[in-house]
Parts: sequence; C-alpha cells; structure tokens
Amino acid sequence: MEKEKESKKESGAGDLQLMERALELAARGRGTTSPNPMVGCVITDSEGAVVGEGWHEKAGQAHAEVRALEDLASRGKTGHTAYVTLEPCSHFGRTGPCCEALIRAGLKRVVVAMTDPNPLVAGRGVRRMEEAGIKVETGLCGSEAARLNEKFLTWITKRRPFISLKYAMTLDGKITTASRDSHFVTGPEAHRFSHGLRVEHDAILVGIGTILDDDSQLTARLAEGPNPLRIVLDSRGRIPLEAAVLKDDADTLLVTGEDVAPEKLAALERLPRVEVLRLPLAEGRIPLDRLMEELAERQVASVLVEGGSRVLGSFLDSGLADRVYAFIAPKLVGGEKALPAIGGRGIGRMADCAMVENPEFIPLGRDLLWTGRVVFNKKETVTEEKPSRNDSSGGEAAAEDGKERKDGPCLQD
Ligand code: AOF
Ligand code: ZN
Repeated sequence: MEKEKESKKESGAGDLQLMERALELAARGRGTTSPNPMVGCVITDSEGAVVGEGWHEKAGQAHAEVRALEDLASRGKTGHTAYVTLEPCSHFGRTGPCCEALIRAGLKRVVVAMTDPNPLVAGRGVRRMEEAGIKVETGLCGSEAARLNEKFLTWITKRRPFISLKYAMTLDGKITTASRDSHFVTGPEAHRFSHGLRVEHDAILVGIGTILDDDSQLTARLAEGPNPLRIVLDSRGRIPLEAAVLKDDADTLLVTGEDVAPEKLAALERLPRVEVLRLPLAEGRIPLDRLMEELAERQVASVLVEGGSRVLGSFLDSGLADRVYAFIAPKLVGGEKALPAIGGRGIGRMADCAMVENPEFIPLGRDLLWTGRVVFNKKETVTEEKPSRNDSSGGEAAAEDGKERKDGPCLQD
C-alpha cells in the first residue's frame, strides 16, 4: 500500500515543476514570436502525468494551448490540468480563443503564471474558464513569466517598444580612449553574447556617429536567428551611401530631420531594404518619444540601443530605458576626453538617479555582463549602513501588470 502511494507520487511532477517545464517550452520561441509573447503549455492527466506539450512559435501561428491540445489528441489521452505561462486568450485574433479550446477539451483545472495585460484579454480568459466550471489558479512563477515576456508586456501596456541600453566599457566607465579608439574593449565571448541580444530584439538603434566612426554592419552574424531591423539616427542625413549598414543583409530605417537634400534622400530610397523616416526635429534632435510611438505601431516591440555615448545619454535623459546591458572589461584607460558609456545631460542629484534593479551578473571570458531593469523616479534614501541582503537574484521582480502574485520559487529563464 505504502509502495503504491509512493509510486503514484513519483508518476506526476508537482505544480511548480510543471510550470517550470511550461516556461522552458515558452523560451523556445525566443527571437521568433515578437510582437507576440513567448508562451508554453503543459497538460497533465488526472494522475499528474504529462500528456501534452506545446509552445507558441511565431506570431500568426497557433498559440501554445492549441499546440498542446494537438499533442494531447495525437497521444489519444484525456487532459485534466493545463499549466500555461500566460492567461489563455479570449479574443478572435489571428487564431481562435484558447480559453474556449481548453473548455471544449474538458479540462478541469488550469494553472496560469500571469494574466495577459493585452486589453483584448485582460482577465476575460480566466473569467470565461471559471464560468465554464474550470478551477483556475493564477500566479505560480508569475515573476519568471513576466521576466520572460518583459518586451511584450512593455509594448502592450506602454504603447512603445521595450528599450535596452547596451554598451561595452572599461572598469572606469569609458567606451573609448582619449584618442577615441573604441575597438576591442571586451573580448570574443562578450561579442558573441551581444550578437545573441540582437536576435532577441526587434531592432538595433545607433547614432550616425557610430556609423561614421566604425562603419558597423549591425547584423547578428555571430548568432543564430533573424537579423533585427537596423535603425540609424541621422538628423542631417550625413550617412555615406556606401555605409555597411545600408547594404541589404537586413532592413534599415534611417531616421532624419526634414531638411535633408532631396538628391540624397532619393539616392537613399533607391537602395533595397532602406527606408527613410523623416521627423520634425525637436531642438535639433530626433524626437525619441515620437520615434518610439511610430516603432510601436510598426510592431517593433523591442529596441537595443547600442550607442554611441550621446545617443545612450539622450535615451536616459528622456527616461526611455527599461533594461541595461553593461559589458565590463577589466581595463582602465582614464582620460577626461575618453567618452563615458552614457553621455547626455545626465542626472543632477544622486538622489534622483535611475536605479538598476534585479541585477544579474554573467561572466563572459575575462569580462562581466551586468544587466538589470532600469527604474526611474525611485527615491532611494542612501544611508551609511544597510541591512545585508543576500537576495539579488530577481526574486522580487517587478510585477509587470501591477497585480499581486502568488510567486513560488522557480527557475530563472
Ligand atoms: C495565448 N497563447 O500562445 C499566445 C497568446 O494575433 P494573435 O491571435 O496570435 O493574438 C496575439 C495575442 O494573443 C497577443 O497579443 C497576446 O495577448 C496573446 N498571446 N495567448 O493564449 C499564446 N501567444
Ligand atoms: Zn490564445
């Protein structure tokens, strides 16, 4: 008897492990689902054994729940509980509503990591399943699910892309030497990792200075996956027609002011895969908030801002930053003329600085990647001594949809 009980326990994994598995499946869609979220779904039978799995692969294609139900049907099994990393949808979009598919399949219980803030869904999926008699539980691994879909959540709630600031700097915060040499700050591991970041973003953005100094190609050639849209801020249209970023390895959006010579504009627009977007300048600069709105409308859910110093400064000064990726090389160059990672006006008082929260530290060869969420307007009282905190792992990651969650321990993606 005791033995039978034990074997039954072993045959089904607990809720936490099953949600972690669903998160793992969701992450398989990294780099291909945008502007849709990454979603994973695991279905178990009444004994707790996994009988169906699925994930969302690409916008326009079947949702995770539909894939898992197809898997269930192909195995000829009956499902009891579904573990989904995002609230099943309730709308007729490019695919039918997932909540109805789960109801039709006769599921008894649905465990959801977080609600979907998409105004088309926003709790309706959960409500509809409850009305149909399904037991719905929300919040397991909520922070992990929100971290996984931070780009989608920002795009859908703020109507602008998720903005990541990225730079490679020396230990003394410089991205160039005093003579403006910026080559090989970090090593090959960091370089490869940064190409992976390009694949994960819908667009890469740089200022014209970076193009004129480095003639960057801005492709994700060291990583597997699609090349993102390349965006160059060039208010006066100074880009040379033979710049590497204008070659047709990927699409390029050149953002200029309205006073660019018509011949130059015409020549640029004749290039394949190049589009010029002209915006009225604000104090001689490209209006970043206008540009971000325009990008969001074009389904660009995330932008990786790669520099230079001045462009990164404009984003920080405008309060447009959601995450920072600082690649730090164990080097010191000094020099007042050496460019700092983030220029611009900067913040006047330390008490008003932007905070970087839930940091993660990733060693890359001899370099270190320091990444975390940027939080503005958070008044921090700086005291001499603070109670020690061991937890810097993101366990209290910001609840993206502002709702309280029942978070259990969970795998980081
Ligand atoms: C789910 N499961 O796997 C995904 C969901 O254009 P559509 O029809 O694909 O709908 C996209 C919206 O559906 C997206 O904005 C998000 O709210 C939700 N994504 N929902 O139930 C999934 N990918
Ligand atoms: Zn759906």
